[in-house]
Amino acid sequence: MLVIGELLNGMYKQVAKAIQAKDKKTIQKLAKEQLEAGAQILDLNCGPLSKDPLGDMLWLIETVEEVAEVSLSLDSTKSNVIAEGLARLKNKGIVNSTSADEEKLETLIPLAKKHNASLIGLTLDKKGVPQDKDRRLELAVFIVEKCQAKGFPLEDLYLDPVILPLNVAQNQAKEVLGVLTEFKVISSPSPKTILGLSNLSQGTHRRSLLNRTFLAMAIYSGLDAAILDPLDKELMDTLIAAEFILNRHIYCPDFLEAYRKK
Ligand code: THG
Repeated sequence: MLVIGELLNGMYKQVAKAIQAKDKKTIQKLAKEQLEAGAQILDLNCGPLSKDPLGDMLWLIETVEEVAEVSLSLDSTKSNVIAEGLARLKNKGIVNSTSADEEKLETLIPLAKKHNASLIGLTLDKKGVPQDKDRRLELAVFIVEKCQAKGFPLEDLYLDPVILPLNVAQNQAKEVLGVLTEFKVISSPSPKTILGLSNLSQGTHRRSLLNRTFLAMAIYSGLDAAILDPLDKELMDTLIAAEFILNRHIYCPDFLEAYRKK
């Protein structure tokens, strides 16, 4: 499974401060720690308080690329931030993200294609996140059809059904698990699937327990990638164990160590 580290996000106060102060050390340390803990890609998000989202994103890219050869996921709702960011990346990037809105798709699909980047498609539109599985599926089909029409390679498309915090939408977690399986039959090749895992537990107690329990269920339901906190050791252990149980790694008594060495 593709692990995308979530920690370089201005939602974290420490990161917001580091971005504001242009404190390279803090950012580079978090980048290296996440990679050592098993992240294969790092998500970059300037956070809601950034006064200069474009400048901050370009600074984050440069700061991380100074210390790591890594693919970066550009997490921004602003198309110009994505466009300028993609043009600077040294390695294959990820556009995080487009919604299922026509205008967004018209801009972001060609942009991702031009830069040979992957694309995350959120199954939400101007009305927000759907309340049920069927509407998520409808929006997913719309995104896939747009990609096909524009010649965007489906291997590079990740559909995100958007998981909401349990304390505001407890009935949605099960809907999301169900739709992960259904996304797979939309097209051939199947679109890939992704979640921003930590959304689930925002504002709840026992966050790590909830995150890792849901992750195991989502992996069984067909999750291909997750944006998560790789420094949460129990979460990473659960991820490895879930894949091991599903026969995705060769049997080995020391399966955690074996996975981490590879
Ligand atoms: N899908 C996609 N991208 C995403 C999300 C998604 N990007 C953003 C987000 N959701 C995933 N990343 C995070 C990062 C941090 C948190 C949750 C999701 C988080 N932060 C603490 C909080 O809000 O409680 C910060 C508090 C602190 O300062 O410690 O939980 O769904 N495609």
